[in-house]
Amino acid sequence: MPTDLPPADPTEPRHLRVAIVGAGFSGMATAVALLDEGRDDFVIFERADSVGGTWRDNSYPGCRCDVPSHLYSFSFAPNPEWPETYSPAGEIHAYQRRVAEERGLLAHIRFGHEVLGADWDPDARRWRLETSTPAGTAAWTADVVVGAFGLLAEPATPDIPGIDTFAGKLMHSARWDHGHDLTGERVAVIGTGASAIQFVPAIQPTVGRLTVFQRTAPWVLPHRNRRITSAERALYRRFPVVQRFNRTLIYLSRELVAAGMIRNRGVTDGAKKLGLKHIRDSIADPELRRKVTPDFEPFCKRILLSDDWYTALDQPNVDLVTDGIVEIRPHSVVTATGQEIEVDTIVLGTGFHVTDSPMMDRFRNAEGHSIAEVFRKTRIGAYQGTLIPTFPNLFMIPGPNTGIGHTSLLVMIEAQVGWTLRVLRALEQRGAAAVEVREDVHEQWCDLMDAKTRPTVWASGCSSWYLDADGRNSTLWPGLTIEFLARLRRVDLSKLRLTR
Ligand code: N01
Repeated sequence: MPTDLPPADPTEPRHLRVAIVGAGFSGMATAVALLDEGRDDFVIFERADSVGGTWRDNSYPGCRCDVPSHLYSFSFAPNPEWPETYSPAGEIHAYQRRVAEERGLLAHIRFGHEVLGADWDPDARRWRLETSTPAGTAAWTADVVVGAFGLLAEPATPDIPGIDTFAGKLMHSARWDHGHDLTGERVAVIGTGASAIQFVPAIQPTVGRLTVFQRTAPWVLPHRNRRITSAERALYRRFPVVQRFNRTLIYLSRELVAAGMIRNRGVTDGAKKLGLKHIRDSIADPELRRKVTPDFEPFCKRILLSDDWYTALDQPNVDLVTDGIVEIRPHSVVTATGQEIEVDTIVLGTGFHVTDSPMMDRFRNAEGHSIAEVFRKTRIGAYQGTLIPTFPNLFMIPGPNTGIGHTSLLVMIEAQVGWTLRVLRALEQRGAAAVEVREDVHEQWCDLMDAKTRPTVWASGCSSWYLDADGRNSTLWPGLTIEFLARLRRVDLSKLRLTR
């Protein structure tokens, strides 16, 4: 991966007005908004050597966004050149790099700087941060921190006995080793989520034998991706309003679907029919059809889109194993029925640490408690999806309950960025040094999230990464994004505690 910037200047100031942690979509959106306001007293700490977050990390074969590109891009940086309606990861990463360059973000990014710890200093009313640097470590202070480290940034490795003893190649989908040649190999894939259904069809023709271990059969619907013609691209270039109109149409149609997902059985029943037809159309073998038929409500887990997942599973060099894995040995995977399957490579499509990201242990409040500890005592949540109680001047973007299944996460991110900047302006107008959410407001917010989740399909009984260890939805916004945007349009200072 090319490096965007030389190492940081060791003589630069170590106190920042704003420190942004992460140069993915959220960090970039925050930085652009700050620059648009004429503020350049901020730094973005990025542990990797390029912008992009999840779209930099997920380079596995077949990786592609399942939200249309006209919507899955910044509202302030439309891209008339998208080659396909649903873009591959490489195109999205190239777009991010272009925006970073064109918007002057690169001068603000410190690559190779991972935030190792962040402590709130109540006397100085500022954050004390420690980062790695290409040469060692460095200490910084910042009045405000924007935690833009992402919901899907930390790959999860399953806790399967013996996994550490595996002597072949073991890799996670988000850490794909492109130097490793899978040609002719015996490959095991663990997981059948959004990532696996994309890379399995991509690697199936080259591997020797492919064994896919499925714990839960997902709902998979046909994909509607198509190439965008050069005439369409010329139209978007010439008349940007046409692309904006398209974006609005996509946004509104997805909100309509979400309205159905949340309350209307007709939409879930329709998706069920479509999903079952997709299985019948793609797979002839009745036993395989049975194995891939989901046993939970569509939309309870994220709906997946693919035209080649089922046909890949139906190929002669592929086995779908639904028995649980009990052990991994140096050269094999052992199932609950005692079957031992010899493999050369294991690919983990097992998702991410979402509510238990290691970053939750690195931020500490005035009492020395981490976010994870505070969440254990209260509930996982953040007022307006952004402010965590007892963590002043820390804005999480995206934060708890801002994840989204039906539309573009960028819609949520941009709303949070706008709200964060409004709070900062209010802070400065009042001469306040710190802002935090009141504890009772946090409780009310969590009650609201629980109440809004209760009647939805996400609480219909499946297990998903939307739910935390307590079975609560602390990840997904349990409603229409239009409502979230309306809530974040203004700052209600009565909900916040300002300190001079
Ligand atoms: O991860 P997942 P992902 N033993 O958590 C299984 C986004 N995304 O990386 O369902 C055996 O969805 C687990 O089984 P189960 C998108 O938001 C977007 O695929 O828990 N199996 C499941 O099958 C997505 O939702 C795009 O029973 C184990 C799988 O691993 C999110 O990323 C593309 C296991 C994990 O599925 C995460 O997707 C890719 C174990 N111990 C990703 N542990 C697009 O835009 C877990 N599993 C298209």
